[in-house]
Amino acid sequence: MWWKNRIAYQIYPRSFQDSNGDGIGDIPGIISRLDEIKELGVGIIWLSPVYKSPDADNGYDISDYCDINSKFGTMADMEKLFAEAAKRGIRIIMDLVINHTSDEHEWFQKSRDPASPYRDYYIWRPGKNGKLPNNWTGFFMDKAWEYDEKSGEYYLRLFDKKQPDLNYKNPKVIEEVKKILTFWLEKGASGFRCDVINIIYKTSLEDGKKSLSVQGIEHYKSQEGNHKILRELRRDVLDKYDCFTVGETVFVDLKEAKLLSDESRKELNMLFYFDHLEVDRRIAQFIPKKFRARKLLEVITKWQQGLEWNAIYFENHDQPRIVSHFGAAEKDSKYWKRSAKMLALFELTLRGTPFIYQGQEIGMTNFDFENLNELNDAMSHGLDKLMKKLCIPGFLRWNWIKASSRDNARTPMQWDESEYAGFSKAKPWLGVNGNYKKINYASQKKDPDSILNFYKAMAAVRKNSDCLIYGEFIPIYADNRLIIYQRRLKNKESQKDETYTIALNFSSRIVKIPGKFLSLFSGIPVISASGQKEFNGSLLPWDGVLVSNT
Ligand code: TEU
Ligand code: CA
Repeated sequence: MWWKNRIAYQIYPRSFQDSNGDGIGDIPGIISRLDEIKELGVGIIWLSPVYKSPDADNGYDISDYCDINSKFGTMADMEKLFAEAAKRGIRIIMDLVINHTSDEHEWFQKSRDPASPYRDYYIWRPGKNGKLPNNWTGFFMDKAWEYDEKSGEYYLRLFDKKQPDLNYKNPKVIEEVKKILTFWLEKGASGFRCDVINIIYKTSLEDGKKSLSVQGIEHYKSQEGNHKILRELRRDVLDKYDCFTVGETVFVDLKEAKLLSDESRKELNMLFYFDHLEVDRRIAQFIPKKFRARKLLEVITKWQQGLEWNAIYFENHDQPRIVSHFGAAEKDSKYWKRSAKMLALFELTLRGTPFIYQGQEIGMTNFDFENLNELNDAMSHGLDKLMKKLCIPGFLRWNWIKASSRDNARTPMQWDESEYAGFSKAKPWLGVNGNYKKINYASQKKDPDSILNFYKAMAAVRKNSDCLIYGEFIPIYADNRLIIYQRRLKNKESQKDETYTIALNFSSRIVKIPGKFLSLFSGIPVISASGQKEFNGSLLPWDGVLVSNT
């Protein structure tokens, strides 16, 4: 299966490469960097939305699914991107955002008229006793309903007020989605990353249980109606093409995830869950708590063993940078580089399809903005408002926003040390991180000891090992700092097992491998984050090693 043995790379077009000097990344910019992506060892690109959009949520609010945002280029540019990627053996998956459209989408504009055949494309309700139709709250820490003067009713919107939710009880909406899928598959797409795909079907609009998080979610998360739609899209469209889907499934637990992605059910091919990135967070991703490596191994093991196939990711356009989150960039910056390599070794020795997010391969860090005005992320602004209401003091609000803001991942890609980091000739739409002279692609390309070259080396190791791609995941040991696990694959012909052992140090101390596991490390390290060639039973600070036991 090509989508199992390739590494994927996520591009957030707005921040990847600007080609025409307007400070916004674009499709010709992506085309100009395909060789760099290829060199990394990548075989799939996930492209965040490039569709026509008023950009209330950076393109996740689509006003025409079959047209390109003029900021990013034209349909001809997009066709060229498919062709140029194909020449390099790279397949592209599109971002499918179908829980909601933009309020500027033609369907919604027509829907505002109660007599229109489009009325039922969205979820309209009158208020209840002069109040909102129910007590739900949305994902941007806000109410979930918006009043429309023209209609005299409220529409449901779980995200921004410019992102009205579609009504999946209406079979016409599902037919429209099939047309969109077909349109892009015919153009050359090889699949879809499906935005918030486990919440599209709203079973009821009853009041939700009181909650500090997303109130009302029990009425629409991973519902039977949702499963049915996924099977229908698979049967009627997706199965006719050589393509795959990866669902973004919010607040998903393992049981739901299995129902959504077990192959026999013919729904999604794999999915993004959030558990592993929340081991040091409370209330989803917002409030920090102490990191413990033991907890991380526990969560990773649960998902690695629990699902038939995993989508593996440590970063995306909604998450802080991994080297700032689990790595040393903020805790002990002298180990920034080694910890980034250790995390690369970690991600690329897990079972599943790995997704690398732009900039991760050079160890880009969280932003260095100093106040809320420098931020663009609607979610950070929503969080600040909510925390203000709860009388949380300013310094705490800012600390939590800094740790969680989606803009951490959205600052422009750092290509070289010229002004604006080689991303653009003009002032970019979002500030460039001040560390771009130290952290950039061009300098790492030349440096054999760089994070970039470590990613390339790891990608090559993985590519040549069925064991690292498909092998069983076996947890061995963990404490507050150290994680040890193995990957094992039975070789059907020789009846011999192929085994690798991996150890990771999440601290600035030297850690000793406990005596009873030392024998697992007697082989020669295939690769280590510190570059150390011999392994003497201790891991250097923030080091990671991969040993072959075969
Ligand atoms: O994200 C879903 C979403 O709600 C995330 O912001 C999520 O709440 C958070 O990461 C949980 O930890 C998707 C897109 O990835 C995001 O960019 C969009 O804003 C959102 O859907 C709406 O389309
Ligand atoms: Ca541009």
